Amino acid sequence: MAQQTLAIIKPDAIERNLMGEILKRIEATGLRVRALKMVHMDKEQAKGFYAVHSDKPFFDSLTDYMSSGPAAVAVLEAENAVDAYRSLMGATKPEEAEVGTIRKEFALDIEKNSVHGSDSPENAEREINYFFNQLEIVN
Ligand code: IDP
Ligand code: MG
Repeated sequence: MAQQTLAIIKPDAIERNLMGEILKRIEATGLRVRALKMVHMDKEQAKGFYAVHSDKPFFDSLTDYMSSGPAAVAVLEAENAVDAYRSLMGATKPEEAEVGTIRKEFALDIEKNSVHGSDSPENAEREINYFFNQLEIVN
């Protein structure tokens, strides 16, 4: 059965009008968009989404940034969606990201790194449910 993952086009990328460019790369990789919407998270919603990082030194700055402007959230589907999208994104630190990845090309720094992708099928399920109900996801 096809796998799903949660993607976020983060505020730095939306601000620079990169949504279409990033969605183009997602589609070109063969990932199917099953849900898509704009969100402007408040601080509490950003903290809830990134709760796994609540003890990290960058948590306050990260959640300020993620609530600083609109983002696009999407459910992507493919055979191997989690790993396929992580590969397309590139490493968290843009300077470590491979050539041709979204973060290599567009990330501003380690925090404002343009995109989010779930890191496991279990986290993908939690993250998809954080933003979408079943009626918003097409088959
Ligand atoms: P990931 O997005 O590649 O899965 P995570 O380690 O899960 O990376 O971190 C979540 C997000 O937190 C990153 O995408 C980035 O925006 C931010 N972040 C991670 N490490 C740092 C850091 O050392 N300083 C500032 N922000 C960070
Ligand atoms: Mg992560």
